[in-house]
Amino acid sequence: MPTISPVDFARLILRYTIVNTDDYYKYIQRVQERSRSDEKGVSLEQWAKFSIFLNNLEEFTTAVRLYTNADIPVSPEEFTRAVESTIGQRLDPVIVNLIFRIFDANNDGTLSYSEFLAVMNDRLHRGLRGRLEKQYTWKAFKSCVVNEITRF
Ligand SMILES: [Ca+2]
Repeated sequence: MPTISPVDFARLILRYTIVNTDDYYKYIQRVQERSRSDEKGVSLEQWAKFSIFLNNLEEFTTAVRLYTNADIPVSPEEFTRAVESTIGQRLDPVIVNLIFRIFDANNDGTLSYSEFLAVMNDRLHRGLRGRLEKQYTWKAFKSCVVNEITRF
């Protein structure tokens, strides 16, 4: 089963954010610094479940509204619970860990609104779901896997 590296996973997610070119490299660098080279990659199955979450970002925003209104950052456990209440599925702890590795800018182990939801592309909060669903799964994932394979 082909997998993608933490950095490739970050590249995929960052496509769905409003992070600009200068900041983009900071995010990638952060993931590189926080990842081990021998780490197990992300499988298509894990990515597919994560795309369901991305497609339901609006509902997720509602689920964490109590936190965001009070400006309380969420822990990985709270994040996992909020995702579960949104899509009815539990994200793999590996994926949650990766999300925090990418977006926890101040490295305090929690995600604030400004670290995560504020940088997610607000097109995700509106329509375009049919189109995005296709991009999220095979095409984006496979192009990353192909890049990874052709590198060697
Ligand atoms: Ca943080």
